[in-house]
Amino acid sequence: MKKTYLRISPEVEAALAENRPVVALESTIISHGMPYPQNVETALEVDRIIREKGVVPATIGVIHGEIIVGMDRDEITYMGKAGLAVRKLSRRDMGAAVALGLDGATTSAATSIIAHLAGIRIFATGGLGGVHRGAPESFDISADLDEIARTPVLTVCAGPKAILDIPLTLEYLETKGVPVVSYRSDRLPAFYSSQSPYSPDYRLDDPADIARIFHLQQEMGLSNGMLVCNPVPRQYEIPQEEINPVIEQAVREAEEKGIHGKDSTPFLLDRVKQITGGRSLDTNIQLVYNNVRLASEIAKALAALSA
Ligand code: PSU
Ligand code: MN
Repeated sequence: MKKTYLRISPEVEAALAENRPVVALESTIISHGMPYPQNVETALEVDRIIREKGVVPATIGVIHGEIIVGMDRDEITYMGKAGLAVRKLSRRDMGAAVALGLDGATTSAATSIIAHLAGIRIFATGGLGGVHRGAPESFDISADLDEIARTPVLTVCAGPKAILDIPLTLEYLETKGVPVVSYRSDRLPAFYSSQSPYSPDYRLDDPADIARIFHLQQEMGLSNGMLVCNPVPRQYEIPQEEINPVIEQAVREAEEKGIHGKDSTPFLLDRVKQITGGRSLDTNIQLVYNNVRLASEIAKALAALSA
């Protein structure tokens, strides 16, 4: 696939041409990850936070088969209102989405591919996909993991989503050669929780160091990405001991209902939200804001390095 299939907004195009910092954002978190209207409110607030940092946001998604890099307010609102009615697009869907003129929300995997094609080096989301609980039986391993292994984009998230099997996810990332960093923490954060019992490969406290590592990795000609895990601020977290029983219940229900494939993650996030009476959604929203703030700092450091 070539750049000709992309519709890059003039604002994003200009920023990239002038080596100004740009942060890519995905649209599955809008359509499949959160309910309307909080999803649209969150996406628009994310846009505002990034701009306030002097960085250009580039929300990525597909409308009528057109791959958009830098969705505007109306396009973001359309994605959020459509919700589960738009397709969840991953690497496997790229050809079909364009050929068939589909509407689709891009997952972390698809967003990284498109960001890379557009020349954007950093992407922020909520939580990366990973190895699901029960994966030794179900084989459910998110395409996000293989993508971060082969696409040179730095992903900022709040740690692997807590609905996953975190130790297996870390093993997979190790095999695939993806460096896992915790920001200002000795422990790996776990999405809703600021801490987990697991350790990252590196603890880094300075966005400039994170940028230098990724920059050098690219200078060396390595094609893999990098994962930066940013703990949700303490005041918004749900500690592991509180959220784990909820997740276990949601995973059991998904099994009973035979939910699988691309429907798993949206189902689990929604059930956790229902069981916690909406608290997990507040946490999810806050961790996204926190991630885009950090991603903006790293994006500025990356732009400075390639000046
Ligand atoms: N982060 C969130 N909410 C989400 C996602 C990430 O806070 O809904 C989405 C991303 O699009 C990610 C997807 O790629 O969940 C993972 O889906 P799967 O497990 O089917 O690969
Ligand atoms: Mn899956």
